[in-house]
Amino acid sequence: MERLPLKSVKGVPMLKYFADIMEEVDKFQAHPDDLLISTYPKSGTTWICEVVDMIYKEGNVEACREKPIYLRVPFLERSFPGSDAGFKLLQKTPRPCVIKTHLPVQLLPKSFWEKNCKMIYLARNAKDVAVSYYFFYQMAKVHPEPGTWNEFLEKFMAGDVAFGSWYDHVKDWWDKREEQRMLYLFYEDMKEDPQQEIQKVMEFLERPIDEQLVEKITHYTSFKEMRQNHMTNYTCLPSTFMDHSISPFMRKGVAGDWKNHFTVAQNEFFDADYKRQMVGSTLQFWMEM
Ligand code: PPS
Repeated sequence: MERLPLKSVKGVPMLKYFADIMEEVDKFQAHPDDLLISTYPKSGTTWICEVVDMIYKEGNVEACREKPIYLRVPFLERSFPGSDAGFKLLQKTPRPCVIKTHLPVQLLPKSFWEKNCKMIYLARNAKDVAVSYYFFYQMAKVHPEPGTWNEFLEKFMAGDVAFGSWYDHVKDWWDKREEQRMLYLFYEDMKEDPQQEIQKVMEFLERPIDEQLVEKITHYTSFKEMRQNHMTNYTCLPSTFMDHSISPFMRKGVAGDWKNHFTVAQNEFFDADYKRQMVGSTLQFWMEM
């Protein structure tokens, strides 16, 4: 896997292979009952995808273990040489279905808005996302070289990473939540009270709330379980693509790990810039638990 430079799509830096198919992705036709799961990278996408798939499959663990998560919840804009692009995989998938995306609001195919699809957006605090993304850049070799942690952090703050600015992503999706059938969730809330957040998802999906099912899903979607489950931990992919010996995909799964990586100076600089970039937004994040 070659580490290629990012390529801009309407001003948003993207992985080159993804950028190359965006014209086709833009024409994608959503089904009105498709469910879209949208996140900025490293915000807990795999976690919420597994939660939703378990809800759809009514807690049937065997059914959830038939295929890796990226085949059960196709990734719309995904594209790598030698495998089906996400939108092509969706052409072969029975619809309606659950679809993953990391696209910012302005790049999402119009069809999702026109068909009024239900959407779940999961957001995670910027500092933990930056740290998680730094380790992911190292192990997922389709990304450009991340450089040092300090260099990467500066790129992250400038939005010069794959899928662009975290700040714009979380704010723009937040602003869409009232005009769309959208459930906007937070990673930190899922860590704090997974049962409560899973129930919210079930209500949003109009599923009956069954306490035993909620407990079962909470158990099987815990970090501990998902880390050792080959259908969720991305170890089914070749190591040329994701090298878990550099950093496992299921790395730490906590809120507040940023404290182990930010220096005091980086933290002060980040906080001042954060205020500037988030000014005017009502979005609030827990930076630690
Ligand atoms: S990706 O590549 O963008 O789709 O990655 P994504 O799944 O969004 O994010 C990966 C981070 O989420 C953590 N993770 C979890 N945390 C808690 N509980 C569960 N079940 C869980 N599953 C995944 C994963 O460990 C990555 O975070 P870090 O901080 O790197 O550990």
